Amino acid sequence: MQIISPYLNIMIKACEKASKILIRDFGELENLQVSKKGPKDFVTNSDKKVEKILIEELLKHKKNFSVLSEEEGLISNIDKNNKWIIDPIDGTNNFLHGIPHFCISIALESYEDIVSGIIFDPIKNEMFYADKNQGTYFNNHRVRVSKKMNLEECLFATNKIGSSIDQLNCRITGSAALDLAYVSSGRFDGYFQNNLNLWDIAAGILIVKEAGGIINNINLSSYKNLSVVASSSEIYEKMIKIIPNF
Ligand code: LIP
Repeated sequence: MQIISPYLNIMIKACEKASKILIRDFGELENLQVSKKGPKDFVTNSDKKVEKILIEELLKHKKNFSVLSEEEGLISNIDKNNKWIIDPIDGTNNFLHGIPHFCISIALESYEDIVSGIIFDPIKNEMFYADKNQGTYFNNHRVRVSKKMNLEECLFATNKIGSSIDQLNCRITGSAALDLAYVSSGRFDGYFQNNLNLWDIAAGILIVKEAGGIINNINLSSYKNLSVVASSSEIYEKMIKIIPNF
Protein backbone atom coordinates (compact mmCIF):
# COMPACT_ATOMS: atom_id res chain seq x y z
CA MET A 1 0.00 0.00 0.00
CA GLN A 2 1.56 3.28 -1.14
CA ILE A 3 1.44 5.91 1.60
CA ILE A 4 2.90 9.33 0.77
CA SER A 5 3.84 12.00 3.29
CA PRO A 6 1.81 15.23 3.59
CA TYR A 7 4.88 17.04 2.28
CA LEU A 8 5.03 14.92 -0.87
CA ASN A 9 1.31 15.46 -1.37
CA ILE A 10 1.86 19.23 -1.25
CA MET A 11 4.72 18.89 -3.77
CA ILE A 12 2.62 16.79 -6.16
CA LYS A 13 -0.22 19.31 -6.10
CA ALA A 14 2.20 22.21 -6.65
CA CYS A 15 3.72 20.40 -9.66
CA GLU A 16 0.31 19.65 -11.14
CA LYS A 17 -0.73 23.31 -10.83
CA ALA A 18 2.52 24.78 -12.18
CA SER A 19 2.84 22.28 -15.03
CA LYS A 20 -0.29 23.69 -16.69
CA ILE A 21 1.65 26.92 -17.34
CA LEU A 22 4.67 24.96 -18.52
CA ILE A 23 2.69 22.90 -21.02
CA ARG A 24 0.90 26.01 -22.33
CA ASP A 25 4.12 28.01 -22.72
CA PHE A 26 5.95 25.09 -24.30
CA GLY A 27 3.19 25.05 -26.91
CA GLU A 28 3.56 28.79 -27.46
CA LEU A 29 7.35 28.80 -27.49
CA GLU A 30 7.77 31.48 -30.11
CA ASN A 31 5.88 34.01 -27.90
CA LEU A 32 8.23 33.58 -24.95
CA GLN A 33 10.23 36.67 -24.02
CA VAL A 34 13.70 35.57 -23.23
CA SER A 35 15.90 37.66 -20.99
CA LYS A 36 19.57 36.73 -21.15
CA LYS A 37 21.02 35.86 -17.78
CA GLY A 38 24.43 34.68 -18.84
CA PRO A 39 26.43 32.99 -21.62
CA LYS A 40 24.81 29.61 -21.07
CA ASP A 41 21.82 30.34 -18.96
CA PHE A 42 18.63 31.75 -20.49
CA VAL A 43 15.84 32.59 -18.19
CA THR A 44 12.42 32.27 -19.73
CA ASN A 45 9.32 33.99 -18.48
CA SER A 46 7.98 30.50 -18.00
CA ASP A 47 10.84 29.68 -15.68
CA LYS A 48 9.94 32.63 -13.46
CA LYS A 49 6.16 32.09 -13.68
CA VAL A 50 6.49 28.41 -12.78
CA GLU A 51 8.87 29.19 -9.95
CA LYS A 52 6.45 31.81 -8.54
CA ILE A 53 3.53 29.36 -8.60
CA LEU A 54 5.60 26.60 -6.98
CA ILE A 55 6.89 28.86 -4.19
CA GLU A 56 3.37 30.23 -3.53
CA GLU A 57 1.85 26.75 -3.42
CA LEU A 58 4.55 25.27 -1.19
CA LEU A 59 4.58 28.21 1.25
CA LYS A 60 0.75 28.24 1.33
CA HIS A 61 0.99 24.98 3.28
CA LYS A 62 4.30 25.51 5.07
CA LYS A 63 4.66 29.24 5.35
CA ASN A 64 7.68 29.19 7.66
CA PHE A 65 9.84 26.87 5.54
CA SER A 66 12.85 28.37 3.79
CA VAL A 67 13.27 28.11 0.01
CA LEU A 68 16.23 27.60 -2.32
CA SER A 69 15.23 28.07 -5.94
CA GLU A 70 17.09 28.53 -9.20
CA GLU A 71 15.90 32.05 -9.98
CA GLU A 72 15.07 33.44 -6.53
CA GLY A 73 18.09 31.92 -4.80
CA LEU A 74 17.87 31.40 -1.03
CA ILE A 75 14.78 32.73 0.77
CA SER A 76 15.73 32.32 4.43
CA ASN A 77 12.59 32.05 6.56
CA ILE A 78 11.58 31.47 10.18
CA ASP A 79 12.18 27.71 9.90
CA LYS A 80 15.77 27.40 8.75
CA ASN A 81 15.85 23.62 9.29
CA ASN A 82 13.29 22.88 6.57
CA LYS A 83 13.88 24.07 3.02
CA TRP A 84 12.03 23.56 -0.26
CA ILE A 85 14.66 23.14 -3.04
CA ILE A 86 13.14 24.01 -6.42
CA ASP A 87 14.20 23.80 -10.06
CA PRO A 88 11.18 25.16 -11.96
CA ILE A 89 12.46 23.95 -15.31
CA ASP A 90 15.33 21.47 -15.31
CA GLY A 91 16.34 21.15 -18.95
CA THR A 92 15.86 24.85 -19.68
CA ASN A 93 17.83 24.73 -22.92
CA ASN A 94 15.75 21.78 -24.16
CA PHE A 95 12.62 23.77 -23.36
CA LEU A 96 13.85 26.84 -25.22
CA HIS A 97 14.74 24.77 -28.29
CA GLY A 98 11.35 23.07 -28.34
CA ILE A 99 12.77 19.73 -27.23
CA PRO A 100 10.15 17.95 -25.05
CA HIS A 101 12.61 16.76 -22.40
CA PHE A 102 12.47 18.87 -19.25
CA CYS A 103 10.91 18.66 -15.80
CA ILE A 104 9.98 20.31 -12.54
CA SER A 105 12.16 19.14 -9.65
CA ILE A 106 11.29 19.78 -6.00
CA ALA A 107 13.00 18.41 -2.88
CA LEU A 108 12.38 18.92 0.81
CA GLU A 109 15.56 19.22 2.85
CA SER A 110 14.92 18.72 6.56
CA TYR A 111 17.74 19.05 9.11
CA GLU A 112 20.38 18.72 6.35
CA ASP A 113 18.83 15.60 4.82
CA ILE A 114 16.66 15.19 1.72
CA VAL A 115 13.45 13.56 3.02
CA SER A 116 11.05 13.94 0.05
CA GLY A 117 11.55 14.53 -3.65
CA ILE A 118 9.58 14.75 -6.89
CA ILE A 119 10.63 14.97 -10.55
CA PHE A 120 7.75 15.63 -12.94
CA ASP A 121 7.99 15.61 -16.75
CA PRO A 122 4.76 17.38 -17.77
CA ILE A 123 5.03 16.64 -21.49
CA LYS A 124 5.39 12.86 -21.06
CA ASN A 125 3.22 12.99 -17.89
CA GLU A 126 5.87 11.01 -15.97
CA MET A 127 6.14 11.58 -12.22
CA PHE A 128 8.96 10.11 -10.14
CA TYR A 129 8.76 10.61 -6.39
CA ALA A 130 9.98 9.32 -3.04
CA ASP A 131 9.77 9.82 0.69
CA LYS A 132 12.78 8.77 2.78
CA ASN A 133 12.64 5.04 3.69
CA GLN A 134 9.47 4.53 1.62
CA GLY A 135 10.86 3.54 -1.80
CA THR A 136 10.67 5.27 -5.18
CA TYR A 137 7.56 5.43 -7.34
CA PHE A 138 7.03 6.17 -11.04
CA ASN A 139 3.40 7.03 -11.86
CA ASN A 140 2.24 5.11 -8.76
CA HIS A 141 4.36 2.00 -9.50
CA ARG A 142 7.34 1.06 -7.37
CA VAL A 143 10.62 1.18 -9.33
CA ARG A 144 14.17 -0.01 -8.72
CA VAL A 145 17.55 0.70 -10.34
CA SER A 146 19.04 -1.46 -13.07
CA LYS A 147 20.19 -5.01 -12.32
CA LYS A 148 22.79 -5.11 -15.11
CA MET A 149 26.25 -6.33 -14.09
CA ASN A 150 28.37 -5.75 -17.24
CA LEU A 151 29.35 -2.25 -18.32
CA GLU A 152 29.15 -3.35 -21.97
CA GLU A 153 25.39 -3.84 -21.59
CA CYS A 154 24.88 -0.49 -19.82
CA LEU A 155 23.68 2.91 -21.01
CA PHE A 156 24.89 5.98 -19.09
CA ALA A 157 23.83 9.62 -18.96
CA THR A 158 26.45 12.34 -18.64
CA ASN A 159 27.57 15.63 -20.07
CA LYS A 160 31.19 14.51 -20.15
CA ILE A 161 32.50 13.56 -23.56
CA GLY A 162 36.05 12.57 -24.32
CA SER A 163 38.39 9.67 -24.85
CA SER A 164 38.55 8.39 -21.29
CA ILE A 165 34.90 7.34 -21.42
CA ASP A 166 34.66 6.28 -25.07
CA GLN A 167 34.31 2.70 -23.83
CA LEU A 168 31.01 3.60 -22.17
CA ASN A 169 27.71 3.88 -24.04
CA CYS A 170 26.56 7.42 -23.07
CA ARG A 171 23.76 9.88 -23.74
CA ILE A 172 23.73 13.64 -23.08
CA THR A 173 20.09 14.63 -22.39
CA GLY A 174 20.32 18.16 -20.94
CA SER A 175 18.31 17.42 -17.80
CA ALA A 176 20.19 16.22 -14.72
CA ALA A 177 16.97 15.64 -12.79
CA LEU A 178 15.50 13.40 -15.49
CA ASP A 179 18.86 11.61 -15.80
CA LEU A 180 18.65 10.73 -12.10
CA ALA A 181 14.97 9.79 -12.40
CA TYR A 182 15.86 7.44 -15.25
CA VAL A 183 18.60 5.83 -13.17
CA SER A 184 16.03 5.19 -10.42
CA SER A 185 13.78 3.32 -12.86
CA GLY A 186 16.54 1.45 -14.69
CA ARG A 187 16.22 3.34 -17.98
CA PHE A 188 19.79 4.50 -17.45
CA ASP A 189 22.20 2.18 -15.68
CA GLY A 190 24.24 5.08 -14.35
CA TYR A 191 24.76 8.84 -14.49
CA PHE A 192 27.80 11.03 -13.90
CA GLN A 193 28.17 14.78 -14.33
CA ASN A 194 29.91 17.71 -12.69
CA ASN A 195 29.32 21.44 -12.47
CA LEU A 196 25.71 21.01 -11.37
CA ASN A 197 23.55 23.11 -9.05
CA LEU A 198 21.92 21.66 -5.95
CA TRP A 199 18.41 22.34 -7.31
CA ASP A 200 19.24 20.23 -10.41
CA ILE A 201 19.87 17.13 -8.31
CA ALA A 202 18.34 17.49 -4.83
CA ALA A 203 15.19 15.46 -5.59
CA GLY A 204 17.14 12.96 -7.71
CA ILE A 205 19.53 12.20 -4.84
CA LEU A 206 16.69 10.72 -2.76
CA ILE A 207 14.84 9.18 -5.72
CA VAL A 208 17.93 7.18 -6.75
CA LYS A 209 18.68 6.08 -3.17
CA GLU A 210 15.10 5.00 -2.47
CA ALA A 211 15.17 2.93 -5.67
CA GLY A 212 18.12 0.97 -4.25
CA GLY A 213 20.81 2.98 -6.06
CA ILE A 214 24.11 4.38 -4.87
CA ILE A 215 25.04 8.05 -5.19
CA ASN A 216 28.18 9.85 -4.07
CA ASN A 217 27.98 12.00 -0.97
CA ILE A 218 26.63 15.45 -1.89
CA ASN A 219 27.39 18.42 0.35
CA LEU A 220 23.94 20.00 0.69
CA SER A 221 25.39 23.23 2.04
CA SER A 222 27.06 24.04 -1.29
CA TYR A 223 24.68 25.04 -4.06
CA LYS A 224 26.96 25.18 -7.10
CA ASN A 225 29.61 23.18 -8.94
CA LEU A 226 28.48 19.84 -7.57
CA SER A 227 29.52 16.47 -9.03
CA VAL A 228 27.24 13.46 -9.16
CA VAL A 229 27.89 9.76 -9.74
CA ALA A 230 24.83 7.53 -9.46
CA SER A 231 24.06 3.91 -10.38
CA SER A 232 23.13 0.51 -9.03
CA SER A 233 25.47 -1.08 -6.48
CA GLU A 234 26.39 -3.74 -9.07
CA ILE A 235 28.18 -1.32 -11.40
CA TYR A 236 29.08 1.68 -9.22
CA GLU A 237 32.69 0.61 -8.55
CA LYS A 238 33.22 -0.51 -12.17
CA MET A 239 31.88 2.83 -13.40
CA ILE A 240 34.01 5.07 -11.18
CA LYS A 241 37.17 3.22 -12.29
CA ILE A 242 36.51 4.45 -15.83
CA ILE A 243 35.01 7.91 -15.54
CA PRO A 244 37.35 10.90 -15.30
CA ASN A 245 38.05 12.34 -11.84
CA PHE A 246 35.68 15.17 -11.18
C1 LIP B 1 20.70 21.94 -16.51
C2 LIP B 1 21.05 20.55 -16.07
C3 LIP B 1 21.87 19.86 -17.15
C4 LIP B 1 23.16 20.63 -17.35
C5 LIP B 1 22.84 22.04 -17.78
C6 LIP B 1 21.93 22.76 -16.77
P1 LIP B 1 18.87 23.77 -15.87
O1 LIP B 1 19.90 22.56 -15.50
O2 LIP B 1 19.87 19.81 -15.84
O3 LIP B 1 22.17 18.54 -16.79
O4 LIP B 1 23.96 19.97 -18.31
O5 LIP B 1 24.06 22.76 -17.89
O6 LIP B 1 22.63 22.92 -15.57
O7 LIP B 1 19.72 24.99 -16.03
O8 LIP B 1 18.16 23.42 -17.12
O9 LIP B 1 17.96 23.87 -14.66
